[in-house]
Amino acid sequence: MPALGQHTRREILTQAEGWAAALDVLRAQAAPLREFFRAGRYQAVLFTGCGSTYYLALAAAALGQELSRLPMRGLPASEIWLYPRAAYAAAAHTLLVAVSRSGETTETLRACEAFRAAGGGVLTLSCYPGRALTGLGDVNLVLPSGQEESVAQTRAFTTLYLSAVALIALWTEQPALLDELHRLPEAGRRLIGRCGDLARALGSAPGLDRFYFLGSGPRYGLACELSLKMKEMTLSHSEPFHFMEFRHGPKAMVTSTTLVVGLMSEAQGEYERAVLEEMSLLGAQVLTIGEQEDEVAFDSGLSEAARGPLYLPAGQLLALERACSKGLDPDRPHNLDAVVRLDDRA
Ligand code: F1P
Repeated sequence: MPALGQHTRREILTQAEGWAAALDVLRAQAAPLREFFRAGRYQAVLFTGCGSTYYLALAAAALGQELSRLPMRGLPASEIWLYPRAAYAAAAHTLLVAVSRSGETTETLRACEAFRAAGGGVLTLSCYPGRALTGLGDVNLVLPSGQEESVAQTRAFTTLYLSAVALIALWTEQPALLDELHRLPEAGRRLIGRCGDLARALGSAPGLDRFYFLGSGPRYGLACELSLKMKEMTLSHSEPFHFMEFRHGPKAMVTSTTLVVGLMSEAQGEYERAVLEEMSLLGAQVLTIGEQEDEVAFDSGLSEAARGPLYLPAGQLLALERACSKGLDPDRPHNLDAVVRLDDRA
């Protein structure tokens, strides 16, 4: 009988290698990618995907807008496909960055087709060559190191997210950020090697039955992704919130069986820690993930903009260990398939 979650565990533990390989792909194509964006005279960027890759879109758009003068937004692919007028004001001089591990998700394919038909530019990011998505972009980037056996995305998410951050650094002329990203794989290997014990202890803690992941700015999309991992792998009640939003009602759910996970920033850490202290007084257990002074501390020496992928491994391992302690197999999540294909042209 194979161990529960063996594929998922391997993919989480090896994701830093995926990051290094992805950065090699981006570095090899840096000049044409920079020229593509300049020549397109893009004045706005839309990021899109489904499920995990939609949450990636939220995180990438918030970071990209924070770092540049350009308006950037993250939306589910189904919104761009089915509600275009609500999704964007004009496609001209707007670039759609469509992200998909499989390159086969129907909604993402339809969003690309519809956006191109509306006159927008399209760049695709995926993990498998020769899939439908790789034929729909003006530029199609494939990151094979994000490929996975398991259904719930882990290595794929962080590899694709890091690639999106590298594109943002290229397009918004942030050479220092691009250089920093090359230090992430080593920081990731060190971090992953340190957080196993904590994930096992917390993952097997019997008294927890609800999980809240708090993140703001570029970290909100990452909080959404960790909340999805907890749902997909462990079938537990889990929700993401912007830090300050948690006080405005959701904190009613806090009990002694609650774990609140904070994805900490440096810039606004004071406000974020105040929220966590309040929830601790209400009886919640709290786990902080951040650069320093946190239960899960990166100690990366990297700038806030470069740290994004480091927020994921501890939360991924927490979900994996909780699933295994509940006798669930994260490699085969309840009700889920690795790709959602719609027969939308019936
Ligand atoms: C998108 C997705 C995943 C989700 C599940 C079903 O896949 O929604 O995010 O976790 O695996 O598919 P993709 O378009 O990124 O391949």
